[in-house]
Amino acid sequence: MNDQRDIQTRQTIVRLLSSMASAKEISQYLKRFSQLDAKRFAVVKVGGAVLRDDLDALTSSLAFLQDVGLTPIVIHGAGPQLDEELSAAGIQKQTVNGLRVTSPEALAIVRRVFQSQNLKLVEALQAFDARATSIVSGVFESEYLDRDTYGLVGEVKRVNLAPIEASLRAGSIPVIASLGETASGQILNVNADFAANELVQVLQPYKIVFLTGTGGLLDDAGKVIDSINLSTEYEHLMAQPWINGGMRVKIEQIKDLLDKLPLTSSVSITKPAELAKELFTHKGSGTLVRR
Ligand code: X2W
Repeated sequence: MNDQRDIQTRQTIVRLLSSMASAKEISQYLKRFSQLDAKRFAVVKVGGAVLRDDLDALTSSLAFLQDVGLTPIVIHGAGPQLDEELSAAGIQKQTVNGLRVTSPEALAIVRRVFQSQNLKLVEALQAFDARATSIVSGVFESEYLDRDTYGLVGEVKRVNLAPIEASLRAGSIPVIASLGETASGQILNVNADFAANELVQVLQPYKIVFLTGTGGLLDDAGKVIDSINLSTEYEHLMAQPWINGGMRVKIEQIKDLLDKLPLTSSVSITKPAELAKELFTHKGSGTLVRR
């Protein structure tokens, strides 16, 4: 461990201990997570906006987990970066049901942007002295979702865990881009929330965390909602006029995901700086979504 990292890690631990919870509480969680098979600890989905706006906090939070012997599985998107690069190339944005219609011309840019965003995170982690493995292909075996409507967009049919397991065996954080490929090798653009959902269904991890720019689901006053119980609140929530398009899709997807998982599962939506608080304290952080 280099000196700078050593100091940063210690500062993080001190901050954790003093501001959030008792050492006893933190060690309880640490012990519980350490006893899990590496595959079952946590899937952390990172939105493209987080890679753009909050890379430092993301990197230090993930590196901190590795410092305490835990290896999260990271899956990321690149939505805002794709918007920017496609627009710079003169390709107009078109979405259907929240999914980007992807032409062959757009796909070339999608691949390049996913690769560069993936490397950006991996390199940031490595610069922080953390071990991380770039995985941009070979995980999501996909088929065309509906070629006439969406073009080169995939839906995941099978998750190949081999590259992830190899990374975990080496104690290295798998950093996975949400690109899919067909049996004949055609690369497809897969929505990162969809890809994360598929990964979670296969792995059934103890913790499912979505890191977003907002740090949770927001109420009508823009304040983070502490918790949502979908069994009693879903209809009411979806009927609210202030639930915007992006949030609506997110809630629907989380409901869909939780419906497929054991009843005790939950999803946390938070921001990078509060990841440790979410994982190691009873109170947690951001929004906890239960079924
Ligand atoms: C998404 C993939 C990126 C993504 C897209 O092209 O924007 C489809 O819509 P975020 O940052 O997690 O939203 N793919 C098919 O999901 O990124």
